[in-house]
Parts: sequence; structure tokens; C-alpha cells
Amino acid sequence: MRDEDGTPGHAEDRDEHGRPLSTLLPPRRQWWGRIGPDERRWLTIAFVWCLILFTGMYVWMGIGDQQTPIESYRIDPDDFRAEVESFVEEHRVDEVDGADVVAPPPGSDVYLHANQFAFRPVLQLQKDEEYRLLVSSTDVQHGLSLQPTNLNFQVLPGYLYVIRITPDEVGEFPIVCNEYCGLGHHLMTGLIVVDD
Ligand SMILES: [Cu+2]
Repeated sequence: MRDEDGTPGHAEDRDEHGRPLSTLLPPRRQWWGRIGPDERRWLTIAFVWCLILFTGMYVWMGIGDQQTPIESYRIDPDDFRAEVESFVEEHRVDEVDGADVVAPPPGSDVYLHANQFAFRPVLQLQKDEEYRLLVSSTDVQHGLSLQPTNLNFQVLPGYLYVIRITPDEVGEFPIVCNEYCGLGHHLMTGLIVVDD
């Protein structure tokens, strides 16, 4: 900015009596002048970038396979508990440290029950088969984070989450709860085992 007499920069640092301007006084002839070309340029760049990012949100949702297919429905927690019980009863193959190990048929619906403070049962899945993972909680909010993948979901009581997964790697995949759910939260884990 230039002063009216053409002096550049800080000619306005003194008031009309030659006293230094206090920060309590408004600077003179600065704020209401036309914005300079530099400022205009940066504002334009920032605005265009905002538009690109805004459009990108929708493009990112539409292309690529980074979005996990998930649906959610209302479910009565008691109904869910009953469905899990009959699922475990039907396909139970083992017990490890007091946890039921379940080997459901390839490509079927598999249940995962989040409850203070465990995910049960332990699921034994086959590689390259698509499963519908049916997840819910029957007490408080939990978080389902499948390690070391990028799968990460909230699990709320009263809602059934249907997640389509196709394991493409053999191994053991721990599940951790990533929403604080009570005193045992840090101990809350589960396990998915993928076999060939
Ligand atoms: Cu939890």
C-alpha cells in the first residue's frame, strides 16, 4: 500500500499530529483500500483449490475400491444376541482360551458380536471367499478396527452393520476396539483367522 502522497509502506504509522499510532487506534487508509494484486492472486488460488478439493470428495467416493461396502439396519439387541448364539452353536469347531472358534461355510453370513470386553466368536475364514460380516453391539458403543488393514467402523447397539469382506491374505488378523467403552476397553480384542 501507498500513502496518498505516494510514500510507500508505513507512512500511516503516525497519526495526523505526528504521534505514533497505538494498536488501540485503527490504522489509517489501509483496510478499506482495494486489495493488492498479490492478495488477489492468493485468494484466487485458495478458492480454486477449495473447489478442486470439494469436487474431489465426490470423485474419491465414486472411483477406486477404497470404500468398504457397508450397509446398516436397525436390529433389536436381543434378536442379535440370539442370532449370534445360534450361529456359534451351528459352526463351532474349537475353543481357545475360553473363546469359541467358528468356521462358517465359505461365502456365508458370519456374525461378530461386540460386547464389553470382547469380540466373539473367533472367525475362521477362507481366503478369496466373500463373506457378509454381520456386526453389532448389545451394550455400548464399540469400534471395530481390523489390524493391520484400514478397516475401521463404529459399532452401535441397536444397529446391524453388514460389511462385505473378501480376505485376500492368509494369516491372523486381530480386531481391536477403538472406541472407549469402559474400564476393560484396552483389553477388548477379537480375531479373524484366514486359511487357504
Ligand atoms: Cu469396546
